[in-house]
Amino acid sequence: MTRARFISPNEVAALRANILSKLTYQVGKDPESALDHDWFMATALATRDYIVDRWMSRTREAYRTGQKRVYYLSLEFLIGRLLIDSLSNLGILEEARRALADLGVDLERIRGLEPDAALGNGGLGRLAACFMESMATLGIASYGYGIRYEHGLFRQVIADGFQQEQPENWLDFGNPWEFERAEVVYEIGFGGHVTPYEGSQLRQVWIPSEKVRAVAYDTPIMGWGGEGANTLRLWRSRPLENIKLDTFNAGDHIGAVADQARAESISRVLYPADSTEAGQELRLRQEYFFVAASLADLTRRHLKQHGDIMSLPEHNAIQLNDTHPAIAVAELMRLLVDVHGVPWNAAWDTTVATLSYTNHTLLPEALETWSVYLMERLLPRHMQIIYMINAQFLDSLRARGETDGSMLSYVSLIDESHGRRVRMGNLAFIGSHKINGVSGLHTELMRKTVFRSMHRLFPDRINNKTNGITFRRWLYQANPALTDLLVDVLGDEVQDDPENVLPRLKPYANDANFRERFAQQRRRNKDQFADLVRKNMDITLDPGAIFDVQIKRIHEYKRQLMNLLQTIALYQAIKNNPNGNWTPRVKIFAGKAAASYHQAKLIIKLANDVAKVVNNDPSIRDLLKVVFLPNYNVSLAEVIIPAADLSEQISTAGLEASGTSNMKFGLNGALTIGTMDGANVEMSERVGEENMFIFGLRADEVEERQRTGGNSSEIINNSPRLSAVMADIRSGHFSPDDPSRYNGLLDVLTWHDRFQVCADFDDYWLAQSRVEERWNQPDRWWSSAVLNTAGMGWFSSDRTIREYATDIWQAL
Ligand code: NBX
Ligand code: IMP
Repeated sequence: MTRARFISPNEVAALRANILSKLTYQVGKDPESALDHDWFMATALATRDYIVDRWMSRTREAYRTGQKRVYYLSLEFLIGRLLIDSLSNLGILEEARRALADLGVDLERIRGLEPDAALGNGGLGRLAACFMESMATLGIASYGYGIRYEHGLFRQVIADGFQQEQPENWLDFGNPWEFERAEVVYEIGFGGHVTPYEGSQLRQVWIPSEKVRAVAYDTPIMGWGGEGANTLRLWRSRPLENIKLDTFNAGDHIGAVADQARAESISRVLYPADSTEAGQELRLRQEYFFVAASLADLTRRHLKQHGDIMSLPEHNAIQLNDTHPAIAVAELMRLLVDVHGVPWNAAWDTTVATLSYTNHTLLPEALETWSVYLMERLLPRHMQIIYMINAQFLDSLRARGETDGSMLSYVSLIDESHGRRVRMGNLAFIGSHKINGVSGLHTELMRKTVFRSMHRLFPDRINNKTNGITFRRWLYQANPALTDLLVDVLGDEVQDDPENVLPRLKPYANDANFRERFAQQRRRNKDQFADLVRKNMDITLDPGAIFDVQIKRIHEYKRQLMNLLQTIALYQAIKNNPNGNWTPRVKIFAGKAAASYHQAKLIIKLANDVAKVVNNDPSIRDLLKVVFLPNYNVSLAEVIIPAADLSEQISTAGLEASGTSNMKFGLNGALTIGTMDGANVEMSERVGEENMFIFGLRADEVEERQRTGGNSSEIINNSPRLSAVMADIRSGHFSPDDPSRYNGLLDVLTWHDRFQVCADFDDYWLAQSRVEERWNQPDRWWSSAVLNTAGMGWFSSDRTIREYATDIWQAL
């Protein structure tokens, strides 16, 4: 069913001509010899033409109106593909489909040839991408600033059940969306020494010993409706000079380009670790490199337009995406004090008024710190500035009568307890006028735990901005069948204003005919997904089964392991009673593990080992299937989510800052099985707890249990089901080639169960039984599904961005 929509014949003809012209004059092929990839390039370049006019007029308008600019500094932008996104936001998707068909080309075939721009690890990077699209849609004059990594997140290959990391080469065939700005270049310094500025105490001159160039690459990002557009400006590192000719001429051909290799290593690869600290010098170089280039660029733009550096916060807001760009606090101080000669205190007020910071995690192992020694060597002037900020900060506290030594050492920018380290979270906090968490629970925990003292000292700084997702990508583009259905009953308005219109879907939960249509679109998506799995993995799935999905980075706190234990328990139950009245289920997993994260990689291997045993056991009669899809990325998520019945959001309560895939699943009508964690809490308030399967310890109970240690042996002994599962794994049933493979995982569960897998297991099992019960009453299941979609309007990233713009940026 496709909606009868007016397709402009003129537009189709114009597009067709434009695509042909791009194919001929830019790709250099004629239609007879063009390969699919050539057609993709020609189509992307033709689409880009439509974007550029609007993009330029938006940029000019921002200058003309003098509206406030918002700068989103992020080491990650997990964009995914842009072709369908751009066509759809421009409103010419069907026109493009026709134009290509006239040329004998299938848009569905060529869309898959676009590589994912995977310049991010997971939720944090994807959030930045959703925000860019929402800021464009809302007409906020904004720039995303980041790094143009030559290699994005690694490609995951599963070999014999183990994850292998292979380099990702998204730029190999060229990138049709970007514009290189060879003239937008900044020199970025490292190392060297600092000398006083004549006649001044606080102003200094930094003389770096090493310099690289940062070159800008711009990608336009289109908003919904084709009106708004903004710029993603990514920096590439280049040497000051490409080759030392004298060295080359002296015969040292490698030495002549050594500097080039060193300089270019900065933008070579994305760090693939999430939720753990990278701690490498190259990482700090990346952070400073992109912050320095971005601040140089935005202050240049500001001065060009407004002339006066002191009015920076009036016309600009800078958002720090986690602490990765937190060195911006010191760099902005350096620019103001050393370069522009602003007195220290005025510079500090300007810095704080301009910057704000988003926190995405409370996990202690993810809180970024840098050794003072490294910082002194790489960024000597910044280290001085940090010391100075710290001294003034601590003095001001003492002057306020805050003399508790342990409190002062806790909020200090320098951690003295682990061999002097700079705490980037504290630096970002005191350098920002607003600090936000990403869900209600997460923000509350920020106030109570990690930033407890900071919150007492600055009670109006911490605020909440619950995450959101762009419905354009995660509903209209990923799930056209559901979108058509919604438009059919709610009108076109639902696409322009889903926040207000989606709630009108609620009464349809009671409409049997509508529920049937809702179930039908899901069934079609499941059929398509099953085809894909059959083709790529040679596994046959029953589309009538519950598609039970957990797709996200593999991490112990996200508890894929608990899901696998439940999978094994179900397998055992079916085996023990093969003729029971079982509900068919497909367990779908996908996700990458940080290359250095041993336990996470073992969990991937366990998923694959369990899949092998379960899928090949004839006594199970296909009632249970387990699939681990390799190389999870944005594009794979767009295919899986619309086909999911059940969304697994089962992190240990208090540890998932928000989650955003929970929202994507809910919007597409999947039911959530989950803990009271992150944004699940707010989802349950909006779709009703009775339309979700909530289980497990609450955040305060987790905290309580963690204080009493992680020994789970009693829990295991009291749970026959859990004991049987663990015994089965320990026996080597799933790893006959290496029976002790999982002893490490099992020992952690028994003795150091930090993430409460054992404590939550039985309740999780019960919640899964409730899932089956509901599934077997289709009226109730599909009513809940409709209510999930209807209740998700508030989780639009447009709403999130409007809140940032109003409360933090003053930009609307
Ligand atoms: O940010 C994620 C949180 O875990 C999610 O709960 C949240 O929804 C999302 C958006 O707010 N954090 C995340 O993805 N972190 C990273 O990817 C990361 C990357 C590098 C690093 C630390 C964390 N050094
Ligand atoms: P930037 O803002 O200086 O980085 O320039 C980016 C683009 O903005 C330029 O290529 C121009 O198209 C546009 N632009 C720059 N300065 C002005 C201005 O003063 N008025 C209108 N548009 C401008």
